[in-house]
Amino acid sequence: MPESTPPPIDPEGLSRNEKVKASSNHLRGTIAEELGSGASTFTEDATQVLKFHGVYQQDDRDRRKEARARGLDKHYQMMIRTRIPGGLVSPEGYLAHDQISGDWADGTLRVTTRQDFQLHGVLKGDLRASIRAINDALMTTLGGCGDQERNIMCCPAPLRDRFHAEVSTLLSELVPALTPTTGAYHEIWIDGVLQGAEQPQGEVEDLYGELYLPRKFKTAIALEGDNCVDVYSNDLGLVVRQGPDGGLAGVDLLVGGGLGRTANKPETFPAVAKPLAFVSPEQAVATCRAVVAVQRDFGDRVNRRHARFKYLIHDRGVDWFRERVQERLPFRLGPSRPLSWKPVDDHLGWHEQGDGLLYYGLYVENGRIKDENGMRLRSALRELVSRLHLTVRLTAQQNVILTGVAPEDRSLVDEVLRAHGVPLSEDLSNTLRHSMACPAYPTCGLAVAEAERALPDLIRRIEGLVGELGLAAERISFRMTGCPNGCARPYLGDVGFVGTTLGKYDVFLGGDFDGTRLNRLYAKNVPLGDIPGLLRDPLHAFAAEREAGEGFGDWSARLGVDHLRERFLEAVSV
Ligand code: SRM
Ligand code: SF4
Repeated sequence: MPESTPPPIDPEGLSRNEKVKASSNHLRGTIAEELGSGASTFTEDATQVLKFHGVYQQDDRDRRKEARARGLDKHYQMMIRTRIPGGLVSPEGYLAHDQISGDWADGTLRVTTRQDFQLHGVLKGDLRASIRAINDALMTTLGGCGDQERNIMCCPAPLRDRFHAEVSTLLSELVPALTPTTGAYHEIWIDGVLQGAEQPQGEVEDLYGELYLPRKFKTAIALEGDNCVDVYSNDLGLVVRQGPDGGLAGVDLLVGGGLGRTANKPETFPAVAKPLAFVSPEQAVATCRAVVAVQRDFGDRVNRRHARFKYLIHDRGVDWFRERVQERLPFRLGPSRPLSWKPVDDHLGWHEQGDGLLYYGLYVENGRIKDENGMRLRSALRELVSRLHLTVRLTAQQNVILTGVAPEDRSLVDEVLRAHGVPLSEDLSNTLRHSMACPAYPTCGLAVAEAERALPDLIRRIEGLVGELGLAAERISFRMTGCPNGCARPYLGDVGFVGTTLGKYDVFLGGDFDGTRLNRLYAKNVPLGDIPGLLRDPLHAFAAEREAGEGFGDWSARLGVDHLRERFLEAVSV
């Protein structure tokens, strides 16, 4: 078979998920019927199709034990993920999510590491009303999850100049070009219930076909110099360049990034994306569709663990892949060019937008917008967005940016935040500011350790240590996840904590603050309480030995993580 011919699909050999997709009639499946039934849960096949609609069936893991003891079923609930390209949320969209979180979810809003909102704890009976309310605010959950293009990330800084305007245009062209065209979403959630025989047949999905993609597919746009979206962790990365005239000059494409791995399965691994080609702005959308089409045709549909695009790139190589993309295009791909990065800008604090207005980047600890104890962040944001009619941008570090603030309203924003007990970004330590954790317990069904609930205490202990060692001015990123899947991108942080079992974490060192390099395993299965003690020696040595301007991750990588392990952990078995 020639290299350019996709392998034939043997329906018998397909993985279970592929069979579910194939029989779903373009993502309809039995969702409509099951929504109408009195059952509190969806069937297994329906839950797989639901993911494409941005819905996960979960259960409250804190309540499992009690339910088991009382002979009851798990406490099933839904997580809804709204897909928000570039993290751009209108005032109406923000207030709709705030309202849904109070009316039907758990009273919190979660900003994700891909600039989306998640609502947790929605009961099946409230699902359609919640999704309708999101759509009434002109937003969608289609593509939040599932084996398709996920939310396309883009630098959220709301700067009003020609370059940012042209990048926004590129994003707005890319999103529909990579979004499924099935009518299933509207039929089920918006128009009403079309059951069984009433469902339309013979629909054509131009890009996705019957089987959609072998696995989730993630794309991000970074502005050259500022890798605030962690572009290297994406299946497809677009790095946009500014030309001498101030406009968008072209796009460097990177392929094959991805961070998920499975414990004790070395054939699964994180990878950073590699350079593919340079294209003009006009060629970018067609090239991205061709990239997706090659993964559609050649990606692994038999072994789901090997189905991410990064394995196709790893197995076949970028040159082979470039040829397959080139075959699908009427123009020549240009050669990749070296990229340069400055330190990542988290866009926190007050900044000018360039149109006389200001924006304020507000730190949200681990992305959770809530009212708790003395800190009423959810109320503060609701008040500000509704009083000042502010558009919000969500960042890839799980923070929010309030945009379009008139200079005369700046003090009001500060006052409202202070009055609600919300710390201002400029008052935070660097350690806290550059930390992230995934949700993990109690909602994530894959968590084996705490993350969002464990990091707040741990990071404050590390913050104390960093201050004590005279490193408070350093920007060091700390990222924690409750399992090896990598949702808070721990393998790209200066320091990563990856849950291995309840209360224990693998500790990784040697990534870089700019997110261009993977870190490496430093110590295995470290009890949570021992982590600050474990970090003391390397941080102390870094304080004494670093070169001017050198970050902690760069220092760790220069010395070598193996060397650091021998030097500091020789007495401990790792
Ligand atoms: Fe993730 C699965 C949460 C970004 C890699 N991720 C999940 C699920 C849906 C668990 C599940 O499958 O049952 C988690 C829901 C937890 C909950 O209760 O909310 C979940 N992932 C998240 C979020 C909310 C973490 C956060 O702190 O914000 C992020 C949502 C992003 C979004 O808006 O779309 C999130 N997940 C990521 C990232 C980071 C990124 O994309 O920039 C990664 C690593 C990059 C990558 O994809 O390789 C990531 N999530 C995974 C994986 C591993 C995939 C793999 O290739 O092996 C899984 C498990 C899976 O897909 O089987 C997963
Ligand atoms: Fe769940 Fe693991 Fe992702 Fe954390 S990293 S949200 S524990 S899948």
